[in-house]
Amino acid sequence: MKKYLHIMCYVTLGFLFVTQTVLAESQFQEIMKKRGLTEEDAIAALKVYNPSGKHDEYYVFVGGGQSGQVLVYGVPSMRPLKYIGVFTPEPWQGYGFDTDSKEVLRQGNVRGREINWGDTHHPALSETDGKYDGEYLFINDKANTRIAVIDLKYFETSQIVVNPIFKSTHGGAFVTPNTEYVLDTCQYAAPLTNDYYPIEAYQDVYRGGVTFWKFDRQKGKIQQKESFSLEFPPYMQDLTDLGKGVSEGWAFTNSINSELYTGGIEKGLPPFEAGCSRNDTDFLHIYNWKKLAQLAKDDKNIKIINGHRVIPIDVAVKNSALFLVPENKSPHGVDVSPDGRHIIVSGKLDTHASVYDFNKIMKLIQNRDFEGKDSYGIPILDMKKSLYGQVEVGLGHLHNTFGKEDGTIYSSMYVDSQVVKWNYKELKVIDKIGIHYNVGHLEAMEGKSADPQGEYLIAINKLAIDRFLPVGPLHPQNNQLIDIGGKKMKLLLDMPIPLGEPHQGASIRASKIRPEVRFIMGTNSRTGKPHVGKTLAGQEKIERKGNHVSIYATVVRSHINPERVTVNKGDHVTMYITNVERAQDETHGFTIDHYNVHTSLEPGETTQIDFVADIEGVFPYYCTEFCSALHIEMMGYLLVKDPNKNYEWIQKTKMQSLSPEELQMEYKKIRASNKATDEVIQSLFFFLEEKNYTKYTTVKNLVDDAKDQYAKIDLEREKSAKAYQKNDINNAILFENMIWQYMIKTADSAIRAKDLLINNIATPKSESAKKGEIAFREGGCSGCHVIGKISSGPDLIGVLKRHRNAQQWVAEYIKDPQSKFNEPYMKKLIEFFNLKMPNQNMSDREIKDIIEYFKWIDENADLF
Ligand code: RUQ
Ligand code: CUA
Repeated sequence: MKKYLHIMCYVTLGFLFVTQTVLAESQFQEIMKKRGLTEEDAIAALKVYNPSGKHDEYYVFVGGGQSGQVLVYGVPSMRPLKYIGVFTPEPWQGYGFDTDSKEVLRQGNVRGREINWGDTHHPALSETDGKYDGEYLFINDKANTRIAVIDLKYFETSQIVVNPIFKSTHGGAFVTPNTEYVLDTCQYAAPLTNDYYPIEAYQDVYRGGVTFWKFDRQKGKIQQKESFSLEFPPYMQDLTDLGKGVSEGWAFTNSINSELYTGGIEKGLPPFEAGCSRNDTDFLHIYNWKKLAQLAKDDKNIKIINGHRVIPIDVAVKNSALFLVPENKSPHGVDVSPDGRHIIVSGKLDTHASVYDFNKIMKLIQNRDFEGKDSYGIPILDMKKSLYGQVEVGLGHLHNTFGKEDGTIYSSMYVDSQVVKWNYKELKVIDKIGIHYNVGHLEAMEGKSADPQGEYLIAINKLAIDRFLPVGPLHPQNNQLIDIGGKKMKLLLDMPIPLGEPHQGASIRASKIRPEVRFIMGTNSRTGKPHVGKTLAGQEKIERKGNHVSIYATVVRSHINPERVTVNKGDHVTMYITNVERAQDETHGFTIDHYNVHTSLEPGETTQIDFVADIEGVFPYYCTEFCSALHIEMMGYLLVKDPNKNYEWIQKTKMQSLSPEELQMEYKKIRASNKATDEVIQSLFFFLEEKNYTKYTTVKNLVDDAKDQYAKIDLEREKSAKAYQKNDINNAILFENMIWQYMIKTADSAIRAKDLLINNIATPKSESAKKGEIAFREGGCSGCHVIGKISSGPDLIGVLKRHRNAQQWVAEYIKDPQSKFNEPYMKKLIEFFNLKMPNQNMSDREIKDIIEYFKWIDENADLF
């Protein structure tokens, strides 16, 4: 018998499964047809789709190009997560609109000039042993020679440094394998001092070079005093990469102008582009940063330029720390393989990629086997003797990134609009895929670290042309996601980027990033330290010293304390604001109209704004994030008066006031309503305690938040009682109102906690019951029926026990309510609720599912 049952079960289950699959399949076909999708498209969609709440596997950080920001998105879904304000003010985050973040932004002033944009190119993640550790991100600004530090605990910019000697940098940011230094290489050569020299002085005075920014990981800051630069000839250095593994300690930088050409198109001379590509080869610079860092410590090895330590070319040469090797003309990317032995140089104007062998280079250096010297005295190695080999990859080779399997590399072909997969050890091409269009950088997951993950690759394209809906002549950028997990590369998804041209991307496994969700109370997010203006609830105050007014304020759902600030025209106003919330995502914003200030206050954060109250009048201030049901009410007034003026104003409007009896009535009413609400809250708390809510972290967080809100009621009760004693009924009513506000906030979180808890501890719903719940909600049933409560219709717990043959009865009733209206029990109900259930036109399938849902409710009746 048992066995028979078993078989029966399998047969039924199998049948169900088959019907479901067939159903799903026909639905798939229908959607594909309707949307004009091929089977391959549908597979691509399945590979990238994340249902609501599912997280991505990787973070990708891409330079925001001319927006001066960094864009963060997830892979494989390509959903954008954040724009981090870096070199450009970013209003949402208050970046550049509050005093603390302005201090960071203004660190980026160049020679006294405020600069409010940046051309961000290459993000670099901090490394430990050549692998990404998820702590910091660095990004360069090509136009204004700056490097920024982003703390990945907060995803905020915490520092900007300006290059003291270069007038243009491109080859940054690149980090040493343990993030001791962040490298930034000069691009367009210029005098290292800030003086004028005619272009004829190019060979003698103009210089390139590389800056080594010393990074202090503990402090999370670049130490400018301990940083130094190495001088290069004016060959116009381009990109850089650092050795790792066998080549750790060395760095490689290529260049584009071995011709030392200086342009002059306006004088009838050939333009830069012709002059710079006349020679067959340019120079790859090879230098020993570990040795240079030692040399830079000794004053006799350096000269000071603009207060910065610079190692001259001859000192580096004398100490065997700088060499050159020819590379195919006008190259672009240079990339060191994950094990550090191979150095791949992209030949922009040559169809060949060159693979250099670090071991061969070292041997030549050890044997002092040089082909000669350049005009600056730097030893030149023989190109052939340094090469491991060359491979014909295609036209317009710009960048490289590494795959998971040994020897795999992916290269971008700008002119061919292709990504080429090849093997740099076996020197052969494996696969090619077309890109839309003109691809620049490439990023395979962690593909520039010592630990590439393969799986996905992002092609960061230069042109989008026809890929998206047209939005005028300026097209969005296009980042394309490619599946590299299989034998052949497959294009999965396009992502339009609407805010500037990203150059490089840096990706990292999501598990390696551990951001905070709140600040320790009173933190200055830009320094990570307690803010001088930290203010807790109850400590709010306004202080005046001469004409400087300091306001210590707090924000919490849903008020700003203080709510009225009166100052004199011309006063300097400093406002410290603390968000005293602990609840996740309870951010408030703050602005004062017409004063061009704005700040974002994440839970626990304190920020500062400063301004001179130089315009007279009345200026509402308010919270700019929709933080709660009473967000609109979260406001106050800045009143700026001119001390030299007499303001004449006579009160004309009399507020209608209530009679003492009416006041008493209103007071009683609100007290009763508070009592009723409190009972609901107590029952919620009781339920949560009884079901051991502390076992579930997210539930516990919500309950903590609810209790936080509830704890604020005592003080308001006291105030209300005091006012009542003084017979100030009006204010007593307002304080009671405040109690009610806190109760609503408490209930809000507690109800969410209860729902979540129920989901955690209830027996799991069957597929059918799940669908039934959806049908119940979306079909309109929940408009009148609330489970566990009598609302405008009866509670449905136990509905399957109330009738004979109840399942059938309920099914018939949903299908055709009218048919039951004459049953005596129903007559009574209709009378009681003064309502008749309408026919919601449910299908038989939906009715079946709803009954399954009711069964689940009955099983878990004690939870409602
Ligand atoms: S560069 S598109 Cu500025 Cu990175 Cu090669
Ligand atoms: Cu706080 Cu809106």
